[in-house]
Amino acid sequence: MSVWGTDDLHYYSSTKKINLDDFTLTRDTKITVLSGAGISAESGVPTFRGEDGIWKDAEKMRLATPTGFATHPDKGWDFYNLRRMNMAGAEPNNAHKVLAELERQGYDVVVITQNIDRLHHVAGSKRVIELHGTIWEIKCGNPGCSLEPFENKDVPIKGIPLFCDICGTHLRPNVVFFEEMLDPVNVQNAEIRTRETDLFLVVGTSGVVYPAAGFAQLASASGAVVIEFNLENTPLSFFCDKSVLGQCGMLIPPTLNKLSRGEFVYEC
Ligand code: BV8
Repeated sequence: MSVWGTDDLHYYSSTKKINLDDFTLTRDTKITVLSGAGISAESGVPTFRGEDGIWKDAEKMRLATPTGFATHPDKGWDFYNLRRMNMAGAEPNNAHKVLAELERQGYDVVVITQNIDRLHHVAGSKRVIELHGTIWEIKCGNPGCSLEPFENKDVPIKGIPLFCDICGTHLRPNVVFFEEMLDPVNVQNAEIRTRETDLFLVVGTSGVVYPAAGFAQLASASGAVVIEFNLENTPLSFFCDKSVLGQCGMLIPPTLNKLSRGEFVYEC
């Protein structure tokens, strides 16, 4: 035994990669999807870290923090108005639609999304955990205020910056900024679901934002078959049984059809 007593630890190894031919998707299969900005790319919604990624402008990333937004709510709202305009005309693509169809056909599927565009809901998915909130709701910037978050679909929002009628604090998008805790109910639900998942799909995420990215690792450690859909390998590829590289809207439907041995069919 080594000095650290590590001989008895079962380190993860890449040999865990199972052969997908040995896996059959049935209506008893618990399917969970972790989606990121890449699932909405084919709908025309810009991603964060690609060539023309939103976060390339560090100023914008600073506005997506509590301090940044509170210091410059006017610039913050300019940024989120731009995001609202990007998302307003977007329609769900086949990647969103095939997951909604899976649910409609009675498969046990839950979507854990990092996205704030609600395209999963528009596509018809009902079982969605929005880890990072939604751009289509507004809330008070004062966590102790009694104002409930409320829906606002204006594009753009006028009269910015906005202030709370109850406490006078600036109003902000109902999203989770960097350095902010996620809603513990969402985290707990996502964790419990991930632990009981049989098939975990990691779709369109660079896998760098935590705790969201951690659910792919947890799925692998919990014994799920993990399949990644991305244009390229990511830090999460190590935890995946397979990485399907290409446009997810094109590749998810045939992959699900193959895994279900032809049972699940989605016409693009
Ligand atoms: C937290 C909402 C505890 C807002 C977002 C130092 C200081 C403070 C915190 C940290 C720190 N270091 C680390 C942290 C933790 C931090 C973090 O992870 N930072 C990263 C950047 C290192 N996390 C947090 O702060 C979280 N809270 O930890 O609380 C705490 C409390 C106090 C202090 C410390 C910690 C909160 C994270 C949530 C942040 N909010 N969004 C908004 O959207 O405006 S995150 C933002 O990134 C989006 O939600 C986005 O979804 C998410 C992740 O990005 P992706 O979705 O993966 O998008 P990306 O562009 O990166 O990748 C797209 C992928 O798709 C690419 O791989 C591309 O190849 C692929 N793709 C493109 N097209 C296609 C495709 N794939 C397939 N088909 C295609 N067609």
